[in-house]
Amino acid sequence: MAEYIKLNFDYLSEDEQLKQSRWFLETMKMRRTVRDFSSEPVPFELIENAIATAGYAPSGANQQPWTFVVVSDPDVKHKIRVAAEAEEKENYERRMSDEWLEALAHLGTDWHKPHIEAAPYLIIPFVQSYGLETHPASGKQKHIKHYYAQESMGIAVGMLLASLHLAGLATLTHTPSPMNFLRDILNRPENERAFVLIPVGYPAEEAQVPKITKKSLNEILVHV
Ligand code: IYR
Repeated sequence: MAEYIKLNFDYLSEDEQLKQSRWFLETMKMRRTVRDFSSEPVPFELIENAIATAGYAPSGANQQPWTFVVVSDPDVKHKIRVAAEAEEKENYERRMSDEWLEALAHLGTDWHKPHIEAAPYLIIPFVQSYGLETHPASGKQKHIKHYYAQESMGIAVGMLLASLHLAGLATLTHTPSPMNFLRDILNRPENERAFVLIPVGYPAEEAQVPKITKKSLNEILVHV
């Protein structure tokens, strides 16, 4: 049965609305995917706050089908790098089509992933394709169907990336494929699948990024 409470909502003046919306646009325009990280430490609260923010994302049936694993242990980062590079070497040298490699060429990526060890933190959001509930009496595990888990996770990761960017940190959305090794290395349960691997930290002093452009508003907005 649904139970309701009064909505807590900030009604802003039009000036305030425009100011905040423009500020957010200008700030997010500056977000870039970074591949050169410094190992300078990052306050852990920034990581906690970003994950807490992601936890406020809307989700199918409010099932919140996510777990965010944070890795700072150098040995674990090393294991992840070795496993990711093994998969990526196979991808770049054998599994990816010429068409795919061509689409990526302007980014200048390859199978080497030093950022996995350089960045002070890795955040690995795991999506729970279904829920697992243990029956208290029998100890039997029951599968709970999750709705729109992928879409929910995508929204949560967007909020996570925005929070980290606003906190003055650089991120990389890395998808070594397949990512099963992350569940094994991080001992996650069978219902969880790594969604993306996100190194987080400050950019290296001389960090470079590919010269790319974004589509203009005209190209992405259709007003009916
Ligand atoms: N996962 C590989 C390849 C790669 C794929 C896409 I799609 C990108 O936008 C970037 C890279 C890698 O991380 O290098």
